[in-house]
Amino acid sequence: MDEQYQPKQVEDQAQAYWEHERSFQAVENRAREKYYCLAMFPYPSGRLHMGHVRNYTIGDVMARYQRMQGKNVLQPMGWDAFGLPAENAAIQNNVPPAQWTRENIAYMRKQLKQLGFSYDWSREFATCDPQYYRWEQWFFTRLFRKGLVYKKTAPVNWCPKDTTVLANEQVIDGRCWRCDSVVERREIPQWFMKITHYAEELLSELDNLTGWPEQVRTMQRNWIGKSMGVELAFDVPGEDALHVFTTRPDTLFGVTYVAVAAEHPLALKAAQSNAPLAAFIDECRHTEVAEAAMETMEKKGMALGLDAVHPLTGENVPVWVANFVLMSYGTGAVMAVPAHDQRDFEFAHKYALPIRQVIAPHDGSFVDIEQGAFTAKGVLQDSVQFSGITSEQAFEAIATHLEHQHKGRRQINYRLRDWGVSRQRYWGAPIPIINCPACGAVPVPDKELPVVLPEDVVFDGIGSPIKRMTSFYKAECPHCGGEAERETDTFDTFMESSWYYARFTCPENSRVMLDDHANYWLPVDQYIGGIEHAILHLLYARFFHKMLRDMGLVRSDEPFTRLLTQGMVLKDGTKMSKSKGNTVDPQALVDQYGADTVRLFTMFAAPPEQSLEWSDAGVEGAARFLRRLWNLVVDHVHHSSVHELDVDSLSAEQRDMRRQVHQAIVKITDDMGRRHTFNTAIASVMELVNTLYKFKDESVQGRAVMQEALDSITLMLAPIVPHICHQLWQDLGHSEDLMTYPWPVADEQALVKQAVDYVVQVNGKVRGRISVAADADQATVEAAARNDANVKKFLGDTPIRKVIVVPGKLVSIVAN
Ligand code: ANZ
Ligand code: ZN
Repeated sequence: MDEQYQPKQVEDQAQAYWEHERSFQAVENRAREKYYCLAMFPYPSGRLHMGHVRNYTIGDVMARYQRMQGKNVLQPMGWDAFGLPAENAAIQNNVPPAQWTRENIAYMRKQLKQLGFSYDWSREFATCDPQYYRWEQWFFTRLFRKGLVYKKTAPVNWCPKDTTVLANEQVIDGRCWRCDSVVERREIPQWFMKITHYAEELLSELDNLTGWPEQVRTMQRNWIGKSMGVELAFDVPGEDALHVFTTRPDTLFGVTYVAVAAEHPLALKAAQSNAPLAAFIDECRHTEVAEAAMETMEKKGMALGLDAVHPLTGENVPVWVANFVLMSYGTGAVMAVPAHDQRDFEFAHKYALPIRQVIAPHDGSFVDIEQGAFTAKGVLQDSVQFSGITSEQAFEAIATHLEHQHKGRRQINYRLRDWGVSRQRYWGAPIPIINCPACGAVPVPDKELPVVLPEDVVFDGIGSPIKRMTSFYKAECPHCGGEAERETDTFDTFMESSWYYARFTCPENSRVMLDDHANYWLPVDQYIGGIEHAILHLLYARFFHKMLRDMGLVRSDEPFTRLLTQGMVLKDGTKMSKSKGNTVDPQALVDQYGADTVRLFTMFAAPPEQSLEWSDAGVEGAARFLRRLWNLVVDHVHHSSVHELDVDSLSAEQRDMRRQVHQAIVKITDDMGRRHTFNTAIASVMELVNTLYKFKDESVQGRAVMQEALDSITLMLAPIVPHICHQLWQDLGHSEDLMTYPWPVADEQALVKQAVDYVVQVNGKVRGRISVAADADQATVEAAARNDANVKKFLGDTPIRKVIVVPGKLVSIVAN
């Protein structure tokens, strides 16, 4: 064994060994419990950043820990390889996106290997591999047949000078990033996936995902946004009836106007003969606002010059167009109740529309309705036969009444919208559709899949090269054989990341998308990634999984049983990021200190869910600890051989030392397996190492205790710093590979406290504390008390009259 800890040498050897032994190759085994551990795969941006290192270290620690617990572990790795950055880099560096991406993958793969992550590299793939995306294309054609995908027009950002669609990131202050022209909105046909078809299941299944952080479940619930309400009709003489969606039918008698969205057919029709109205509608459509801004933005509107008839009172109420009504939600129209809805209130105030209170607080207190809307539920008033009942009762009574009158029905709405998957970009998976002038959109037949994206292209950034490439888009209609054109849009890259976890179970299968391996490994037992993916990625993956299930490709309902969202990596209190220029390059750290130090620091600095504050001193400390551990083992193994531990012949100190080792095993096991607080697990190991430094016992049994302690420490640190442990394990005299050893289990016997503490009083005052063997007799306890240095000092020469021993507690000495 080397006197000095040399990380580079230790790590190279361990990695070469694992590779040679194929230590991490996952093989199915029905006799063993499986454990599929997955950390969100990276975008191949060029080099790893600290966020990656943290994410993948957490995953690796969990995978290695579970392996030692006897689980059959799968931990794969791959590349989320399509996306806009490759296009930008291609323009900047004049290399095709494919080449840039593959070069980055090669470099980052080397980095991951240097960090010693226990991946089954035989399963690696990149989502830009045609053998991967062909199955996504295949699946899309099946969804097309099932009616789960459809085409409709939707707006995009359009640069009139470059005549190209821009991604949101390419629009800077409303202008094109390249040519600075003012960006326009254009409606073009795009493909959508019917995620709304699964809205209810995506929502209700969240209740069963008890292994997910509550915060993420709440975010998904809000995103899906289920509302129970009533859809009801207001007649508009001479026009189609106006349907509105309300969650508060109890306020129906407080309606003083109805409001429609700018794009609502009724508004568009009225605008045909009303120029100022047409101008207003045009203005609304161009000021596209985020939904969050709806609450705070200035409410604006205009009367349509039409009246609607209240379905229950028969009263006329005016119809307005209002900028706070969204066309994409409910029916695109609302019944406005200014007394009980704040937006309606502000609007009514501005345009002097009447405000009528119909809900009173439960306690009968007065509300000044001129000051603001009273939005709480309460008791109905001025609502004819419904007056006097509660809002909850009125919801049911009015809904039923409207249903009997055929004027409305109960309705559930979701905020969730269908997923637009068309991108007018180059670097993505081609959408497998052929557009025929006669037959419309026709899916590409299986035998023509994959539709391969041409990779050898000149990419200048003005539009996608395949949109100009006749060799790509000229096609024959699979249906009628006529001349047709291939779809030149590509998929949103969220498509690829929605099912990669499943493909890792059978990445080599060239005949089917997923085979029975998927049912052995899925669902993923532990998924690890950033909170930034709490909504979209995780929701899309859940949606995909349910579609895969309904297509008979997987059997489980959900893809990820447990989810851990790791915290950010900070430097000086702010997020480490390129744009802030406060990054620390993990490569430089690995070069300087070795992978184990980097892994140890990352896991020691904070529990995984919390943010990690970067500290140079922390890295130094981690390196120092590994040297200390190394030296302790060097010291131990340079002595003569070690004999077997004989627990019955241990001294009190040896027993005590051994007890501390086994207590540490109990605590660290809980920290690692249940609490996932790897930082406190490491702290306990460090404490134990400190204690062992003070345990200078060269006796045969002393050395045996030390050996057991060092063995346990090596095993328990193996998931965190696997390379050094691989070496120490051999140095500690084990011929078998550390990878084949199970996690240590505490010896219950060792945990029993062998010594008992006594308080010693002299004439009623506490003068000392002693520790004696649990089975010591009365005389031994008494002698130990008298011999305590402090007690001796107080006694001096005073004769002892009486000694009382309270077993296990107290020795009381009376002297005068
Ligand atoms: C009358 C009313 C009275 C309402 C009241 C609320 C309070 P959630 O919970 O998000 O589903 N609404 C309906 N469609 C809309 C649209 N397209 N754009 C903007 N607002 C719309 O909200 C449902 C409520 O939001 C509906 O209930 C409707 O206003 C409004 F005291 O109807 B309510
Ligand atoms: Zn055709």
